[in-house]
Amino acid sequence: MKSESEYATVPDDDTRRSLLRHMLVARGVDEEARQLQKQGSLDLWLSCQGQEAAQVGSALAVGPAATVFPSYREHAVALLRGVTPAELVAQWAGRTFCGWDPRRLRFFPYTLVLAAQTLHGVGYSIGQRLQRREDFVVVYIGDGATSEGDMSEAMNLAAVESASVLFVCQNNGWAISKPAREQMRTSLAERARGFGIGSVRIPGQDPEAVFSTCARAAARVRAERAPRLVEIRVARIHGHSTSDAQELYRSRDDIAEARATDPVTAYAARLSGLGLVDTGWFDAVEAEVRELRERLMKEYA
Ligand SMILES: Cc1ncc(C[n+]2csc(CCOP(=O)(O)OP(=O)(O)O)c2C)c(N)n1
Ligand SMILES: [Mg+2]
Repeated sequence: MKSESEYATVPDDDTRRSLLRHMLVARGVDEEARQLQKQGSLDLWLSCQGQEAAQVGSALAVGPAATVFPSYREHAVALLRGVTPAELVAQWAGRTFCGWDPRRLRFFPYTLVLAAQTLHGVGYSIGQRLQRREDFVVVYIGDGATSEGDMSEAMNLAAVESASVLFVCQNNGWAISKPAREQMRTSLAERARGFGIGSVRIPGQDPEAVFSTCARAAARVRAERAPRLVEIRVARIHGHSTSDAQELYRSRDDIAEARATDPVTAYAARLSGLGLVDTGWFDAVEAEVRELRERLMKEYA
């Protein structure tokens, strides 16, 4: 078995620019969807703002061959996998159950039944291996959904069957209005170890740290043919959904801190300070985002 350091992966400069570009695209599309919901064009929207570093870092790290089983807030992952903005919001406008082709993109439909995707993902991976096909699966889950029995079953089954599954938990501290500290006495990373799954718990503001951790975890899942779990601590900037007034249950300081630690602005400033991106680069990405937003608005408004 290889040592931990042999799995080390650091993003090169092109990857760093790619991380930032995907984060900016996700932020722009998410904001446009929020606006479309406000004006009544979408029925509901669950913003991923504040969670972009965790989503983009992990999605870029696992690579296109992975089959992804998302929850319902993984918009940055969806866009990175090739879902178009119009396909992404179609479900939230009540037009379809799933706006994209899950097989082609290896990105399964959003799952609103909490934690159901964990068993779907583990079962899919086991089935793929039996047919000698690519069995590497990534399952996304929120902190609150880990309270569901399905998550315990999925972790146990994955461990017992040595399934090639990487569980990625975005712990944003809330299950709607229920704080994570009232849902668990230990971290999810500790809980995973109790099932025999190797795990780590990391902060989710720095996309490079997320990328490195997830790339290493993915390489180990593939090489050792055993599940792993990465718990990423993130800060949700907006309410649970557009129907949720988080000011009613969340302190002003907590919301202000989530805004102050915004991973998108922090990473943009960092790469700019390092000279890896310049005004021309920002202008080009901004134009790309504007075009995506305008096209989305025209199709849905
Ligand atoms: C089985 C089930 N029970 C309850 C709900 C209602 N519900 C929707 S989202 C949610 C909170 C989930 O929190 P978390 O897993 O932390 O994800 P987040 O929304 O924070 O990304 C709840 C209780 C549901 N969708 N499915
Ligand atoms: Mg949560």
